[in-house]
Amino acid sequence: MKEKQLTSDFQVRLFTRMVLIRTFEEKIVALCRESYQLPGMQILANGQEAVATGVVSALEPDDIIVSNHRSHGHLLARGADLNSLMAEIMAKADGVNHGKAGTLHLSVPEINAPMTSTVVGAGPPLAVGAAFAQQYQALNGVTVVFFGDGAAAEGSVHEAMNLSGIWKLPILFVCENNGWAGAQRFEEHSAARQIHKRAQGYDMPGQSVDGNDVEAVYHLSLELLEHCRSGKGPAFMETMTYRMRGHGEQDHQHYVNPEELEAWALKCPIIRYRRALLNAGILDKNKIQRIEQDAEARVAAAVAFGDASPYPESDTAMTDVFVQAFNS
Ligand SMILES: Cc1ncc(C[n+]2csc(CCOP(=O)(O)OP(=O)(O)O)c2C)c(N)n1
Ligand SMILES: [Mg+2]
Repeated sequence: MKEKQLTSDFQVRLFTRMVLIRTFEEKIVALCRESYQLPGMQILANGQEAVATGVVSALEPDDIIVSNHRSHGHLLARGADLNSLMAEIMAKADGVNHGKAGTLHLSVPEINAPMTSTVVGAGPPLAVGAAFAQQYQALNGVTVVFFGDGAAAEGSVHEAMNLSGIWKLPILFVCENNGWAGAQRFEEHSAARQIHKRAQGYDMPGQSVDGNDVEAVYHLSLELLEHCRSGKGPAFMETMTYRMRGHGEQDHQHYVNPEELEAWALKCPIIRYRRALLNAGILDKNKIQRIEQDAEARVAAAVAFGDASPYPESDTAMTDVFVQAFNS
């Protein structure tokens, strides 16, 4: 059971986790800038670390997460091994998927993150399948699915919400409203100004939260997960946040108003939380430095691990691709 009253140890863990995610992804930025051979489009969640950290920290071990193209933070928050994650992003043989997934299709079953899908809106229907299995087999867990504001307009997401509402499935829909879908502003692609209000149409509670406030995200996650766990069916959370970098690392955000970016930079979830923990006397500058240095060291070790790993042999191309069919 997760605590509602946060201990200072837990608060430091929330902070440490966000710093690790930011450091990991900033390393990827640096590798891209050095024209390092990172295959695939690098899609990062700089500025959205509080969503991944707040939601995932409220989960129990049996819970499942289904992620999307902006997945690194979700997986790191869930405890993915840094070395094999970085090696996979480099498409190396020692990667978590032996180099077959790359950055966009990561799957880490050992942390109950069976899949990420870069097909926009494809995660929620698959999460419905996972939640149905949990309900059908009377398992304990809840399935949490992360998707964007753009995905929220896809028919597949509405169908997933409808079906989970009908069947009262244990699923938490987490919409990361980061203001953009590619180069389209939220206001240009969504008729609904408050996406969470759609939840009512599918007979589930829907709430929004400041997605740059890690503790607020954690508390609302606990509340909505409790609803899902108690057999009352699905719930919907809209996290209001901002995509601080381009859609992918090739995108230089020429269409973004710099003043808007500057305003959101002031709301950085890590800077805000660092300030709060300093003011509360929970962290001091030395402790923060140690946390940052530790993250740097772990990420540097992950890059070294990925560098040392070979590319996969061509004769492994078809291994681990198909599941064994029933009765075969
Ligand atoms: C079905 C489909 N259509 C289009 C794309 C191209 N695409 C990838 S991400 C993206 C924007 C998604 O926006 P949003 O759901 O808000 O997520 P964000 O990128 O902001 O995290 C688009 C259009 C895709 N991958 N899949
Ligand atoms: Mg978006």
